[in-house]
Amino acid sequence: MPRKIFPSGFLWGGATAANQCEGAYDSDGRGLSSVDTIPAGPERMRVARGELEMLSPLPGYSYPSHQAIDMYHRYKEDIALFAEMGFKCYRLSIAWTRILPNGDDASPNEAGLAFYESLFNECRKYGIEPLVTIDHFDTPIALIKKYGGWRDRRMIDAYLKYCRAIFTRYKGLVKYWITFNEINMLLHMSFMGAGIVFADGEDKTRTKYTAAHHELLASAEAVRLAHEIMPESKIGCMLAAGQFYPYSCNPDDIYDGLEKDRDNYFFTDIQARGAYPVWALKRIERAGITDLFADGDAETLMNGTVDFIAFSYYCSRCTSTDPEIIAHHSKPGNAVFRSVINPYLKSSEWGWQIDPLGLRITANTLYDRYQKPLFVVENGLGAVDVVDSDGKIHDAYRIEYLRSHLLALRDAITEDGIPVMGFTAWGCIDLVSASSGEMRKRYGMIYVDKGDSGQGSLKRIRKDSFYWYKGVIESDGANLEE
Ligand code: BGP
Repeated sequence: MPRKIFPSGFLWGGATAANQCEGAYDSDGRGLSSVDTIPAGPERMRVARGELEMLSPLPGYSYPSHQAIDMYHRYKEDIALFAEMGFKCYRLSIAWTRILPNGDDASPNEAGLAFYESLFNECRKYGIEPLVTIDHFDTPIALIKKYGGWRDRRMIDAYLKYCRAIFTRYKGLVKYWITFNEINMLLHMSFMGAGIVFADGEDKTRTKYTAAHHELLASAEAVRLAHEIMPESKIGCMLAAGQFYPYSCNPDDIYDGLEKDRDNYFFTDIQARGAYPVWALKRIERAGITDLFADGDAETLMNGTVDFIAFSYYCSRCTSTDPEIIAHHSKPGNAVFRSVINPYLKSSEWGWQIDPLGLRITANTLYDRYQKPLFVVENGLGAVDVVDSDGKIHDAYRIEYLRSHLLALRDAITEDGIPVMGFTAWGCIDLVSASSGEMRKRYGMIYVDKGDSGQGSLKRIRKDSFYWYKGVIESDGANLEE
């Protein structure tokens, strides 16, 4: 029997986000962004959700992302390591405020533009295709102060100004783009996803759906603009995916799972199909929002459908309507998605349940829904790594996680026929965690000597998973079953 392998031209690689790896948060004219003011520690979730206002870094709080892994100064070394692993693709994000420090400046900051130009050239030198997220949890603080974040329609023009600057400059250097990272996160972490801080008594549902509408319009306009400026470009949407499984076959649980999945599909349905689904319009109506659509909005959405569906997948989710199950089997209150614990699955140290088959299920569901090529742009295991006495990092647990997920993805491609453009492992180099703000939650195949209190030499060390992933890429996945 010939071994099943991934298709030729598959975009193997890794993924990072500017605010989680670059550091240098105030260098070379960079303006302050939402992610710079969300501290690590106990207040993080409240700030990320928009329940506690912090619009500047404050004394007494810790911000590991301000230095992060200093990729701003070390990207050449890091990209050389990616090339050594055989990457065909590197997903990264541009920091909006390196380009437009106030979010909507009349002219872009040349130092910021030059930085990414050099980074993209470095990728090209090794034949690595950049995949660029335009907005990865990144709202300029100046715009939050001016407009209150994405609740205001004027954010669309600011975003498009930023898009025009980067599309014009990087035309020919970048072919693959993503408009917003995990756009559905806006409903759960409204400050992180949309720069929104809720006022006391504010109608949160109304604000969230209004902000969502604005981001969806911005995404559609960006697709149109990208195709106009760079006719060769491919531009996708991106959702935090992971199917909701009903805890039981009680129809109430099934329906609850359907509704919770719709919280996520709300965004991709519109980005992929160009119009609000009927149930989404009913949600808007029930929320009492009557003034969402301005003249021309429906056409804008219809004319800006995406070329591909990118998604992150870490785990599936589980839901129940039974008060007993909810009371005794729920994940901790600070979990991003409200989910009950699936008794069939094991969990990571951070309580994320490990479900490789869930990736195949999710890929099938997304393709059934949209019939557009998929791109797995985040997947991986956050774990504590230890440098052994031999100076190495033996991360067999990470290899096992990735191996099982890649096998499931391979089956989705070879057995189910789903078109998948590529796979970029999240945090291919250790970086700051988005949900916890910690360094100790590591995803990388490259270890970075940096701890939560800022200690460490920033030295890069290849983990066991580095050599393993290199072998996966070299063999197009043929070695996964070894
Ligand atoms: C996604 C984000 C990433 C990333 C990843 C892992 O939600 O797009 O930015 O951080 O999850 O999550 P965490 O860092 O919270 O472990």
